[in-house]
Amino acid sequence: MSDDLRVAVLGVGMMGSFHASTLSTAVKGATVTVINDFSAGTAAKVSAGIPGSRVVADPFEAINADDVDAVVIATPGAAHEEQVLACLERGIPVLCEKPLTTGIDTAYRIVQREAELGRQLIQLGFMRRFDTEYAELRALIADGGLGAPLMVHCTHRNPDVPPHFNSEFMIRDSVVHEVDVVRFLLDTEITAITVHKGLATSRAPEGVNDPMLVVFETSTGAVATDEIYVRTGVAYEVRTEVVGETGSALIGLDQNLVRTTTDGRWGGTLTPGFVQRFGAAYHAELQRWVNAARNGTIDGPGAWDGYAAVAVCEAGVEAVRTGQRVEVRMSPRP
Ligand code: ISE
Repeated sequence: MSDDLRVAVLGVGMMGSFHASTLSTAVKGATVTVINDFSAGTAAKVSAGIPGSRVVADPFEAINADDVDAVVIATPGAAHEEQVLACLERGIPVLCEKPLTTGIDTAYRIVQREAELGRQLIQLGFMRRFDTEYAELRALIADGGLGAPLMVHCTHRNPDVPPHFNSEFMIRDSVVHEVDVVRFLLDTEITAITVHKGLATSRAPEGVNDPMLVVFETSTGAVATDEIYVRTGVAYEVRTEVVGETGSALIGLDQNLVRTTTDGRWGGTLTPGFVQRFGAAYHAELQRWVNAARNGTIDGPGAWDGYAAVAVCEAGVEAVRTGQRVEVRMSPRP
């Protein structure tokens, strides 16, 4: 349709191509007009599957193209700073996959630049906020249904990951989700982090601490734990339990579980990957972003949430390196 939001997707690896395809087949009110990737072959292949899209080789040309109203950034993290800033300079909404940038100072500069413009244009791709269970859990806590939240216990397990997932990458790429979840659920900042390295699985490469137990302290005094284990060899398992003064609530027990009774046993299947577990959340995230972007704004986690996540993960990486409890350093919110 002619009044559709015209979207450029930068970076069409696994996540970007999934977003491009969801935008063009399942989201209402959006047309993917431009595809960009550092690999010309990948861009051409993805664009061939998205009717009405064309390939633009230079990401900044894509951001500034006449047929682009908004941008999805799914390029490697090191490219985000310049690409997000270019979107801000053009004054168009952007949905940026994590991380906002790869350093605390650059992330804060983006927060400041957006504040100077006086408009929220940057949304971060923390899709769990759009998952119905996470949203319901947050509402339950906010309505006082559990009393004051005292503790959060998170489990984050992946069946397998590529070899470059070392202990630090596990913090930046995987634990970052629980950083955002804890902030989102408790509506508070994380102030300190400790990482316990225990015994590694025999599937982990030499020197990689998989699994790890991460402990977050928050500004209310509530404590959160996160078991991060990315080579279980089993399935994609993401669970979160919040314990409050008057009760507790647990989510992530595979709501789509098909219960089977075969061979005298009872059981079901687990989701194999994050696309299956969070597919509906990605769809909701994109639909709400498109609706908001058509009005020139965002509807979801913003630049400040991206900055806070970078700051906590930086502290987490230092905690992995030093084995010490590390306090999170954050500048004031502009
Ligand atoms: C990946 O980047 C994701 O976002 C997945 O949700 C997460 O489970 C995985 O550990 C990350 O590497």
